[in-house]
Amino acid sequence: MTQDHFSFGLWTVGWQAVDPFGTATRPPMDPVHAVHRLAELGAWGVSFHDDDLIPFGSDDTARDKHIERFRKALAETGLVVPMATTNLFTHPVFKDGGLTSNDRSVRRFALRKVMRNMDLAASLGARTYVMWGGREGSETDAAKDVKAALDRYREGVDLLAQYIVDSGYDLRIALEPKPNEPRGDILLPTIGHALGFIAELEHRDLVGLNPEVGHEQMAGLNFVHGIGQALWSGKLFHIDLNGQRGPRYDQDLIFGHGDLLSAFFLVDLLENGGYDGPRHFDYKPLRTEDEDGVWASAAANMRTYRILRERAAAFRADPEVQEALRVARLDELAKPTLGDGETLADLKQDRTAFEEFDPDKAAERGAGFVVLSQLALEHLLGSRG
Ligand SMILES: [Mn+2]
Repeated sequence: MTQDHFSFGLWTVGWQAVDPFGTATRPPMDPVHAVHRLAELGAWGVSFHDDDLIPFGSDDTARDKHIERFRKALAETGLVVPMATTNLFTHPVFKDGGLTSNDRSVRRFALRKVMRNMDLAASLGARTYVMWGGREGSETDAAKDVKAALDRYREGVDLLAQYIVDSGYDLRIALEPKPNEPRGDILLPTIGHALGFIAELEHRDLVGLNPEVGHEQMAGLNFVHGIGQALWSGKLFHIDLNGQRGPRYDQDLIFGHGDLLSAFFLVDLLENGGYDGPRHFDYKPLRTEDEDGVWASAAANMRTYRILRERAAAFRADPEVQEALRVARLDELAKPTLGDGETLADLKQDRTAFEEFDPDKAAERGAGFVVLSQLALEHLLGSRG
């Protein structure tokens, strides 16, 4: 049996629980300690922002020391680094963004900061480089020319993809959409916006998505549909699993602790839809918890995923479900609308398609979706064995 590819950001378990209204409720966590505890809990990988590992402004000697300690912890535990990313949001210099700041010198600094951490990511064996543009946006439409900002965003992402190519790195870029927070409005707010942006890139083959459950749900969108489209486009490079309870601030709850039914269908899709990347948790342990609560929450993410995977497998294997899927015509949806070799001219000649088709009679047929939906709910609740 291969190990589950569960991974966690250093910034998740290491979150000190500073929020806009309150100071930290937990002390800083040493990344080395986080790596050891995550490994003990059965995690497979750990991800990081440059500044999670190496405090902003560290000199080269200090930087090397931080990296060396981290490498040693990875070697001791066997944890891998599947993904890394850059912090282009905490330092005040990024208050108007990194790659799309109106200030050109900030954009040049941001490129250098990303390139530097890409070097480290590649040396640690990461395969995905996430770019969450949390500060790429505005609070007032007067202050951001969106077309110019997207030109700069495209320039930045294409330059960084070129850097990957020139350096011979085995890395792909994954953009992470989010509608708002910390900026009033963020560029590339949803999976759909990001897919449209990627299509305009020179290096579009190297760039995909890292969608986050809560980010789409903050916009009131259906995350399972978003992931379905990302998979359909061949762009699901990575995923951030967590929980969110509808359109409000970014909650980053434990996976499954928000919209549980959506989490069930998400796991069903990930397990059966052709995604083989990391199951990466990007959540925040509740601010109320001490360190024991941090590790309880990390374990809860993995346990919830495993339970949902079991439930989804039982759902798929249930003969009643298979029959309900057939009644609901899921197999028919998978069939092309025209027959093999059939042309539009043939369709025009097919009287059963139009002249002899009875739309009123076809409209009378129930779709059978309620029975199917209830079967899913009962499997999720564990009431069908
Ligand atoms: Mn989030």
